[in-house]
Amino acid sequence: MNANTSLRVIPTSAEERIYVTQPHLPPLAEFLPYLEKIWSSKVLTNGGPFHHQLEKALCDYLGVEHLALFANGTLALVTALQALRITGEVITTPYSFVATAHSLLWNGIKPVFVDVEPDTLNLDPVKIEAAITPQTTAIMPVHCYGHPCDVEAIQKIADNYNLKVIYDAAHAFGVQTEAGSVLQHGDLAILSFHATKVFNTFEGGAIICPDPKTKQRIDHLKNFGHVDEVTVVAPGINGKMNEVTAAFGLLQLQHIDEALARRKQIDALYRELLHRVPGIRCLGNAGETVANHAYFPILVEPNYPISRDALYHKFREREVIVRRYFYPLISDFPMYRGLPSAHRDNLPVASDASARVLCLPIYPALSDDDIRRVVNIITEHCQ
Ligand code: T4K
Repeated sequence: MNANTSLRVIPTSAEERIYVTQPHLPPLAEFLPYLEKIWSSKVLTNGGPFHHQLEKALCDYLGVEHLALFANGTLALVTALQALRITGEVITTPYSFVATAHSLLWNGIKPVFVDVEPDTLNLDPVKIEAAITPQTTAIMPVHCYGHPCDVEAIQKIADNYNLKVIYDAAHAFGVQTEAGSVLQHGDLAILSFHATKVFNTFEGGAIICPDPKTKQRIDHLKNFGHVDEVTVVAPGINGKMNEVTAAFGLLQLQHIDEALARRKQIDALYRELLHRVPGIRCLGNAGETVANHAYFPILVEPNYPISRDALYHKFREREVIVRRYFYPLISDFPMYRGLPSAHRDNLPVASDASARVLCLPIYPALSDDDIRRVVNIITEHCQ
């Protein structure tokens, strides 16, 4: 190790903490005119003008036909299952954030975990068929890290077995393939606009749906099932996005392209600096023509000198707060681990990835020097 390298890696009190992500926020002054409008109209929620404008603006930006806004991605997932009247068993991935499977339990549905495939860590279509039973009604895959699932193979299985497909597309804002927006696939797809997401509205979410009739049902479901003052057609929930949040979304949309462009540069610099580091595998893209660089996952392979967890702790010692998305697997949490499909032998690829993954910091305000600081922590063990 030369003198320069050691200087760079010694932790100092001057080193600022770097988190796995940091929300992209527009200049506060730009938000004030929106707030003034809300203060003057006194329309705070229940489908006001900003809500309406954001739905339209997001459809245009994302290249989708119909979209229903939600207070967060989890309520969008729970409601999507209600909207399609899903019951029984649903095939899903263990390699995701807990909200994916929790949305099934909240609907009294049994999750059936199927392993992921090693390149994308998305649900492996080859393994889905063996998990289908007479109780199976749907498949809920996740476009993990914003990398598209094998949507054609999944749809083929769904068509053969008459199953619905609901994509948890929480990570996939703005992602496109040659066929257009990845959000168009499946019967429904849900987005999250949480603070940690590429496009954030503090909290927020949406369901992308194929036709006005389905959107109308979803709109009823997110508003207690109310159709009008005296008519309630379903036991709906309160999933509405409020006007402050919707206004913020409209402002965020004006800045999203610059945020995505910076993410792309960060992704490229990480790849350039890491591609020759033995024992570190960067997850590639999965055929998207437009990526969103929502996460930067690396897999710490057996030939890297220290374990994933040792590296994770080294990062923390240096004030770099990387995250192990997704460890533990959902199937390892107490409410799932008793299910036959949760057994590790059924999920070898997901188990292995979960034990090796680290998500490195990626967000628009991350500087090139920050990236070098992160990479140096990885490379110092290789010398
Ligand atoms: N499906 C999938 C596949 C998902 O990944 C998620 C959410 C959902 C569904 C559900 O969507 P939502 O209902 O959340 O809309 C985070 C998020 O809370 C969660 O939204 C996200 N996935 C999950 C992958 O990550 P944590 O526990 O890692 O968050 P937290 O608070 O530790 O934040 C991570 C870092 O971000 C912090 O270290 C610093 C930074 N941060 C975070 C927040 C909240 C900020 O700088 N400011 C903030 O306000 O779960």
